[in-house]
Parts: sequence; structure tokens; C-alpha cells
Amino acid sequence: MRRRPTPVGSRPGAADWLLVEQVLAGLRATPKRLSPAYLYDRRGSQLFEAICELPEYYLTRTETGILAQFADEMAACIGERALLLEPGSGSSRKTRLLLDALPDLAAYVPVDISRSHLLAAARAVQAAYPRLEVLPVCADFTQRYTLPALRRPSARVVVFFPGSTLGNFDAPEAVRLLERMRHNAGEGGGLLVGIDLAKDPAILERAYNDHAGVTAAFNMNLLVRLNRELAADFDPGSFRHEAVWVPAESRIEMHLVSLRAQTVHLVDARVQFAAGERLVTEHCHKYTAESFATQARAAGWTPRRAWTDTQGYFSVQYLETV
Ligand code: AVJ
Repeated sequence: MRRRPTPVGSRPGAADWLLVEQVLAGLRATPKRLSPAYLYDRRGSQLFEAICELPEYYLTRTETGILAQFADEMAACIGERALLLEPGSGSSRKTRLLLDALPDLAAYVPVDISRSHLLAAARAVQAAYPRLEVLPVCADFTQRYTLPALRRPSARVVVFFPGSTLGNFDAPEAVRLLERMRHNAGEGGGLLVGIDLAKDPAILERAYNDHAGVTAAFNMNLLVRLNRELAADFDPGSFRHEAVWVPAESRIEMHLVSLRAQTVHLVDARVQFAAGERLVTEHCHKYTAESFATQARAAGWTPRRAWTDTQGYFSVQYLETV
């Protein structure tokens, strides 16, 4: 009988009980599935920044190239004295390409669940743009949150949602999220969104199974986090990373595969894993211009402009509330 390893983390505090319930609900689902939001603790955010530099992970540099090339046209769509609202802002690195093209922005409001990462990035933006009002909001952007009050009123709200993070949401959730963004944008508001396009599965699978193993570490870090924060006893060595293209769903699925039959303890719960059983840790949907337009229209947005790289790998789209 394998001795049960001592949980590394202390028993969850009150705040963590919601996380415990959500995680247990995911681990009791079929298939087992956890929200990709759990990937982004401090270590996870650092690993994601490293992923963005990988040769296989074309998304970041391709989108950055589009933003750099068409920033002026995007700025013309956004207009003067706008409030730029960025859900899931992370490092806000791409945002600077827009901020450089928007000298009279009323304010920049980054929203992120990772407080330390958010505040560090907001400070860096404030230092680089001293005349800009930067108002970070630490929140889960899939939930309701209120916009901060501005020093001077903005002419309109434009949501900036780059990086194909929309791809993490299955269709009904994606439409709900786009509806929430329309709610935040309000009458006359806009949306500038980055979407990764469906392409050769070999290119997609390479982007999520990089040679250096950074994506695998990003995925595996989830177990380390649950052990630390929820007193679980996952043995990362008994799982392997997997990212596969699922054509029927037009998405990459990221999994942690159990290498043997095992029992994981989380607080007072026991969770059984069969050998070969998959824990879904992320969906990354890949779009066509049509599939995205359908979702956006269903959420009340009207597509206005689209910019794509020469290889047709990635698209940045501008939409307005009608
Ligand atoms: C930040 C959600 C856009 O789906 O490509 C990168 C996250 N996952 N490598 C993506 C991610 C694995 C990324 N998003």
C-alpha cells in the first residue's frame, strides 16, 4: 500500500473553499475537467510568458505583427478619448502597440485574476505612459465587475481582447462572454479581438507540444498549484502532458493523462484516476472568419474590420455594438 504523501499545502482557508468546490466538481465530471483559469498562478503566468517566446508558438508574434502593422487603422476605429478595457490583460505587452497609436486615450483599464502580475504590468504601463490614467482591476473577467471611475469622462468604451483567449471558451460560454463585453462596452462601444484561425493540425499540435517542454510544464504546474493551495497530493510524475487537435470541435484540447490507476486526495475527498484517464485542462478553439462572425453576431456585435497576416494564421477583428 503506497504511503499517502503528506499534503504540501496547509488546509484551505475560507476563501479557498469555493475553489475546492469548483475543483472537486471538475474532478467528478466526465470527462474530468478543470477551468484554464487555474493555470495562471504566479508560476503559471511566468510559464505562459515563456510560451509566447517559443518558436512553435506562432500566435503571439503573429498577432503582434498584425497590431504593429495596422495600429493606426485600429486607432482610427477606436477614435479619440476612448476608455480601453482589457480583460485578461496579463503582461499588457501587446497593448503598447495600441497605446502608442492612441495618444489621447482617456484611460486604460487592465483586468486580470493574477493580482501580482496585474499590478506589476500596470505599474510598467504607467511608467511608460505617465500622462495616461491606468486603472487596474483584479477580477475574474468572466464574472461581473464594475469599471472604475475616471478622472475625465471617456467618449466611449472599447474592449481589447487579444491573444485568442476567446478560444478557451466553448461556444455557449464564448457568446455569454462576448455579451458581457458588450454590456461593459455599452451603447456605441467597440471590441478589438484577436482570434487564432484553423490551420494545418501539425502546426497547431506543435504550438501546444513544444520541443522544450514549456507547455508541458505550464500544464503540469496546475497540479503543483492544487497541492499547494488545496492540500492535495497529486504526484505530477504520475501524469503526462498531451495536446491534441480535435477536428470535429475545431479545437486543441490540452490534457493531463494519468499514467496509472491512482487515488488523489484533496481535503477530505478521494478522486480515482484510471490508467490512461484524461483530465481536460484547456480547450483552445480555432476559428474561421464565418464561425467567429456567427458567435459575435449572436452576442450582438457587428463586425466592421478584420486584419490578417499574410499566411492567414491569425486575425484581429474590430466590431461595434449596434
Ligand atoms: C492564452 C489562452 C490564448 O490558448 O493558446 C498557450 C494559452 N495554452 N499554450 C492559448 C496557452 C497553451 C493560450 N491562450
